[in-house]
Amino acid sequence: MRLIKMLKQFSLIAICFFATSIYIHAQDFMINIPERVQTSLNGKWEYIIDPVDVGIKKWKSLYKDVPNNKEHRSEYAFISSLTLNVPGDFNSQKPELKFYESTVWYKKVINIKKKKGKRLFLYFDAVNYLSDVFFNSEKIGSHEGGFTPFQFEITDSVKDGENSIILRVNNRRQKEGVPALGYDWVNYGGITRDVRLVETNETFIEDYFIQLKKGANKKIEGYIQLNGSKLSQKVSIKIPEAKISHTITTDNTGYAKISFDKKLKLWSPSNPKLYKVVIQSETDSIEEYIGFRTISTHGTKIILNGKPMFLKGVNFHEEASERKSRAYTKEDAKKHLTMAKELGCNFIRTAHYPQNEYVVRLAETMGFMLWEEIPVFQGINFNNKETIKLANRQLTEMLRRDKNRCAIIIWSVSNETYPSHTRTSVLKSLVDSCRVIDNTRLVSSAINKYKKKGEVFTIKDDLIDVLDVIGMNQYIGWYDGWPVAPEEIVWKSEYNKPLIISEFGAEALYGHHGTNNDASSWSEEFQEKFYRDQITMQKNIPFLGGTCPWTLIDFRSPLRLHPIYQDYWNRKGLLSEKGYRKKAWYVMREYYGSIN
Ligand code: GCB
Repeated sequence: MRLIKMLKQFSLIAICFFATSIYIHAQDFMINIPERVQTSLNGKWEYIIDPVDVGIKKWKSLYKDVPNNKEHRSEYAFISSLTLNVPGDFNSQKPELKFYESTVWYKKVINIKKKKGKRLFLYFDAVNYLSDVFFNSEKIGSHEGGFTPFQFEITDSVKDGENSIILRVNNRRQKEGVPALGYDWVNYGGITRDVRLVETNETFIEDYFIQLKKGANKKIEGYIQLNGSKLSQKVSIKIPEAKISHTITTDNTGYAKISFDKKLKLWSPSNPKLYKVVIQSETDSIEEYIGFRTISTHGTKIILNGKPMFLKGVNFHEEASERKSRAYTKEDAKKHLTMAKELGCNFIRTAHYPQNEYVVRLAETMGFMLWEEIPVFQGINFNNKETIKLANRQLTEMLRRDKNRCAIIIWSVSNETYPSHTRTSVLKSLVDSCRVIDNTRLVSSAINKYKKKGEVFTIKDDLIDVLDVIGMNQYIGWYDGWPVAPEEIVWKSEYNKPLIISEFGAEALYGHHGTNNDASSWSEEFQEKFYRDQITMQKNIPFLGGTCPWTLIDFRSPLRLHPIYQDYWNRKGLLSEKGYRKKAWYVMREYYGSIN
C-alpha cells in the first residue's frame, strides 16, 4: 500500500513533453464519481474545428478566451449556434468529421455560486485522446489517453457568476501513443463521456479499496485515503445489512488500512449480491454498493468462490453501432449487456480499453464477470520511455477507477503485442505494477502467437510466465485456413495455467447467404459453420477455462475496406449493427446453453 502512495506522488508531478507544450499531468481523481455531489456539465458545448492545430500555435487569445472586438481581432470564433453534444464523439455529430483525426476546440460557460468551505473540481469521465484544459483563461492541465477519467481542482480560480471552460481535444494517432497508430476501431474523438462539476468538503474521502483479501473468504482488507488539510481523522466503514461497523484512524497523510473479519454472502453471476457500504469520516461521507467474491486459479481451472467456473464470454466495443457513434449512456450499456445475456454469457471482455462506468457497474449488477484491459495494442513502441510511462499511467487509472468492482476478475495489460525481449520485460513490469496496486485479481494479456506443426498448435510466449491466465486470440478458419479437420487439432501448452480464447471470429454480412465452405462468401452460412468448427476444436482443449467470440455486434472500422460486404464495418459480429441475429449467434447460444 505504501508503494501505491509513492506511485501516486510520482504521477502528481509527472511531466511529459508533447509538441511544443509542457504537459502537467492531471491530478489523481476521486473514485466513485456517481455518488459525489455534482452538477452535470453535459449538454451543448460550442466548438471550432482546427484541422492543422493552428489554435495552440497561433491564437493564444482563443484559449485565453479574449473577446474578439475592435481592439483585438483574431480569425476564429466560438459561435453559440455551432455546438456539439457532450458527451458524444465529434466524428458522428458532423458529416465533415466522419473520420476526422485532429483538433476540435470546445467551450462552455458555466454559472457558479461559490460556497465557503467547499472545493470544486472539473471531472471528465473520458476525453479522446489528448486534452488541454483552460479555465477562466488559465491552463489548468492536460491529460493523455482516451478511456480513463481525470480531474482538475478549480476552487481557487472560480469566480462568482460566469466561468469559462475551454478544451483543446486532439485525437490524432500518435506513433508513441497508447494505443499507437494501428487499431481496428473508429478513433472516435472528443469529450466522449460525462463531464461534471464536483463539489467536496475541504477534506474529503478521495479513494478507498474494499475487497476480500486474496485467498481468504472472510477477511475484508483495503485502505482509505483522505484529501484535504484535516488528514488525521476517525473513519468508519459500515455495512448495515451485515451489521458491520469498523472504525480506523487515518495517519497524517490521510491514509489508513482497513482489515476486519466477516463472512459475507459472495457475489457470483447467478447471485450478484452487492452490499451497501457506508464510509464516514469526520468531514465527509460516501456510500457505494460493493460485492465480495474470491477469484483464483488451480492448475488449469479458473476458480470463483472456491468452485471451477467456465467463462462463457463475449467481446464488444464501446460503440453504439446503430447510431454509428461511441456508446456513452446507461441505455447503451444496458443494450449491449442484455444482448450478451441473451447469448448466454457470464463473462465480458470489454475489448481493448476500459469502457465507461455505466458498463462496468451495470455488468456487475447483472452478474457478468469482466476482463478489463488497457489499450496497449499491437504496434506499441516499447522502446520509448514516455510510451511506457503512459501505459503505466493508463493501467493505474483503470485500476484506480474500478478496483472496487468485484465483477472484474481479470486485469489485462495488452493485446497482441509482438514478442521481443523489450516488449516482454515492459509487459512484465506492467503486470508487476498491477499486482502492487491490486493483488486480489488475476492478470492476463491477449497474445496471438503459437507454433504450428501439422495438427499441433503449441502455446509459447515468455510473457506467460508471469500471467495467471493465458489469453489467446486465434482466427483459425478465417485469417488462417484449417490445416486439418477441426476435431484433429491438438492444442498444447507447457504452462499449467487456464487458457481463455480471448478472440475468435469470422465475417458475415447479415442477410447475405451463400456457401458454407468458402471464407470469401461473407455468408451467414460460412460464419455458422466456422463457429461449429471452432467449438469442435475448442471442446478438445483440456486446459480451456473460457472463450470469447469476436464480437457480439458488428462494429465500424476504417480498416475494413470491402465496399460491398464491409463498407468500413468489421462484420465479425454475431449480431448485425441493428442487433439482428446471424446464424452463428444460434450456434454460440446453443453451446453456452449446454454448459452449466
Ligand atoms: C484482432 C484484434 C481485434 C480485431 C480482430 C479482427 O486480433 O485484437 O481488435 O478487430 O482481430 O477482426 O481482425
